[in-house]
Amino acid sequence: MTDKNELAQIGVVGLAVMGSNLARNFARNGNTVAVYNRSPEKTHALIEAHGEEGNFVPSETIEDFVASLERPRKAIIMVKAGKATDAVIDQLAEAMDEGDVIIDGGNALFTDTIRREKDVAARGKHFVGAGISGGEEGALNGPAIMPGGPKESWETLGPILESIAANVDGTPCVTHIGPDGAGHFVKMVHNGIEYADMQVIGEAYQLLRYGAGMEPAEIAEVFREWNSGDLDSYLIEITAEVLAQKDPETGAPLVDVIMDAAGQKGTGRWTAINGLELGVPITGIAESVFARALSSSTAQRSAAQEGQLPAGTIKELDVDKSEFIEDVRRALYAAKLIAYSQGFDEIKAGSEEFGWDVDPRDLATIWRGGCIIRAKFLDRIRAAYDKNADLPALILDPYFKGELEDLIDPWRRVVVAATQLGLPAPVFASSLSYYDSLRAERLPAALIQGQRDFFGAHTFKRTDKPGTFHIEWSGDRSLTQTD
Ligand code: NBP
Repeated sequence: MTDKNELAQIGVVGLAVMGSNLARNFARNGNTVAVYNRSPEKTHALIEAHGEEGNFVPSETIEDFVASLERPRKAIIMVKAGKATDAVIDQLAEAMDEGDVIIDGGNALFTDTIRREKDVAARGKHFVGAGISGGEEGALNGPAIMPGGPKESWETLGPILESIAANVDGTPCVTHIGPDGAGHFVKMVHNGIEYADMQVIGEAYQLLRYGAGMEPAEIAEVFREWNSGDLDSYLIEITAEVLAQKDPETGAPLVDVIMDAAGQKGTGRWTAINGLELGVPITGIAESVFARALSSSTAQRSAAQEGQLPAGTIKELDVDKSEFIEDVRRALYAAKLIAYSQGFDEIKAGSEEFGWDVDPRDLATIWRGGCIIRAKFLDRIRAAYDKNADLPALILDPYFKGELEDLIDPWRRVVVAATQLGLPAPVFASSLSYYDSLRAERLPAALIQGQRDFFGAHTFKRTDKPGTFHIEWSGDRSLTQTD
């Protein structure tokens, strides 16, 4: 139903896949929704195909669109991230009044959101950068939403977003995350964790396929079974579906006809870059980004495959297949746990750096539904932060420490097996190194500090007394205290 005279509670600008699905979600949930797209064809198409799903108020100009909104006006931008978003923000800020709220629901880089929030606030309007997860399906049926921006805008925006978000046990998968860029920051890290989660699933598949010699359909059954236990999650569920799928053209397993070159849209890379900038070791996420980059290095890979690189001695799998499957399950669980623990570390560091005061419990709550990394496991993460919101690391929670007791030996065996089989398992292996580094009483960083002092007089701290020291390396090698 469309009514040009009715004022809308919310508006959506940008009616490609995400925007039109989000607009339909608003309308289906009882909101009158104003819709506008730069080229009017998309607006017409939406109304024609779905106008009966609820109350839509279509406009062909941004001025009419703004005039069709009830005050304080609230408009969500769902256009291509980058310059297009800036252009639409400018048009809306121009046409709107003081106190109106502009929401960017695209995948913006959080530093852009910080900048935009400042600019829009200077023009007397509110700006909310909201991370929206769940893809097209989530936008239509209930995404997880991570809005940042000023707390006041949450007062008016909250109930509308709650009406369309996914819902788990009566709790909507949306909450105010923190000021300015906080929402887009946590969405970025969510996507980074998603990269790592997908990669560890991929590594498990690779080991079962080429280590244990299993067929995709058989592995699909293994993933189905895993989905009823600790690993119960959307990503494990869809992995079973993909592995069971046959290519409609050839009848071969679909996974065998898909090119093994994975793309990366940017958020995973941003998470890795930000981890480096903040000095947070998000090794699982970074390795996942590198693994995708390596998969797409087709020229190098084909040169290396032509027998150019020695493989060394490759061993056959020498353990019982069912034992190996269970070991791989546990290694997958362990590496996934590390990825989440590292992701939450990055969020904590970002929150401190930018003064956002992000509560990790909120994220473990809203990520339980709607988003790509939704998993049963998030209930455990929520319980961990409920017990201690200042956990030094997620893996130090008593429940997860207990889990790691059961996971550590299988995890080590799988990394050894992958090495002997000559199969890549970059996140399984690097996560184990990270874990052993955290546990280690002494790290080679002592030697590195010695090297740095040798070539650059960078000085070092001592274990036995306070102060900063230097050795006169090119002189008499005496010790001097520099402060
Ligand atoms: P796209 O990212 O493909 O963007 C297309 C939309 O942007 C169209 O409505 C287009 O209008 C509009 N647009 C462009 Br391009 N330049 C514009 C400009 N200068 N002024 C006004 N409008 C402009 O759409 P999408 O895939 O629906 O994604 C929307 C946002 O949601 C993106 O930021 C994306 O990163 C994010 N996101 C997407 C997903 C997903 O699964 N696809 C998931 C989560 C978040 P036109 O019709 O006139 O060309």
